[in-house]
Amino acid sequence: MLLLAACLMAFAASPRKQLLKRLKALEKQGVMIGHQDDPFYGAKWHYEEGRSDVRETTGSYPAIMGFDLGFLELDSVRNLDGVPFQSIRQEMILQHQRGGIVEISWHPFNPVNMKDAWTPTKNAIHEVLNDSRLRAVFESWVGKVADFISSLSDKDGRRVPVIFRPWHEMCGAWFWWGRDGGTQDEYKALYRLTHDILTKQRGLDNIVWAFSPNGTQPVANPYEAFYPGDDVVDIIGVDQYDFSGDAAAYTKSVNNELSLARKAAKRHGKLLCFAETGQQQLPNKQWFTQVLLPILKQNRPMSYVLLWRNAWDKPKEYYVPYKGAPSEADFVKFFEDPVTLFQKDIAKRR
Ligand code: BMA
Repeated sequence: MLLLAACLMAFAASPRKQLLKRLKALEKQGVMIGHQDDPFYGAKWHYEEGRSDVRETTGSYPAIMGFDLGFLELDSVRNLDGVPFQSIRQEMILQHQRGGIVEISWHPFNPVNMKDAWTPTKNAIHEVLNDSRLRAVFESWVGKVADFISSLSDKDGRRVPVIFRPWHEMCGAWFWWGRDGGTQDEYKALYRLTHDILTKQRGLDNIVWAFSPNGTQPVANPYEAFYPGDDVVDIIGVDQYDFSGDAAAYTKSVNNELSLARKAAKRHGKLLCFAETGQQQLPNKQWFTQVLLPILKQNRPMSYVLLWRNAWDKPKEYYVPYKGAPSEADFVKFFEDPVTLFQKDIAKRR
């Protein structure tokens, strides 16, 4: 029996391959809707088990839940936004068990100055790759991410598949891995080293890899210029927010970015996503049906869109309607549109 089980395991597709297959099937059905830190806090509450702004307005959890591993590298009990890693692990497993999908970002400290991700130093990537002491620190940090991801297993002991999206928004200069951190080849080497540690050295077979520049400023086509390689990327996307509230300008810019990202995705045989977006505080009460939905429809097939967090302690950082919010009715209409997929829609298609 044991031998039979071992043989079956050996022939079974890896969690990564199963997730990729599922993503390819789901993009034919619609665009999955994601929300960062959905189960931990909302615009008006924090740390109340079972709550979710998305579920309280639509009746379903988001199809994708985004989580961040920042501060894991410091052996902190809580992540950079105060969420205990123990809860992050639990909620990732729960999301998987209810048929939803887990996405992970990581904003680690700058190894050069030991300050946060948003305190860059010139040539940080170059130094991390070439200074043996810094490289060892960096590799040990990626090792902690490997430990965390390998600790995610479901009730049958199978590893939970995850989408991992490291080193995002590299065209900007705000992160230490951004455009002032090194050359484009050094950026690619950083991404590839991360992939190498998690997959080759640590043997993790449950990661689907996402790559998301923040748009064509000032690099003409970052989807190609920073692209780390076909063997290390599965999904190509873009991070773009509606900060100005100018719907026409946002739509034009996002459509332009997504069409470039789609070209790259097609050329390399990858999936497309809208990796981060949202309108802060939703001054436009119909933002979801009037602004975001047309973008999703125009850019299909697209795997998913991830809306950023409803930070209970930072009122500015509010991206998804809560129960009773002025934009709640519009969000419900968005939910009801056949193109948008939430956890309930995708749970049927595991
Ligand atoms: C940023 C902001 C910060 C947060 C960080 C990581 O965009 O939301 O408040 O700490 O993401 O989640």
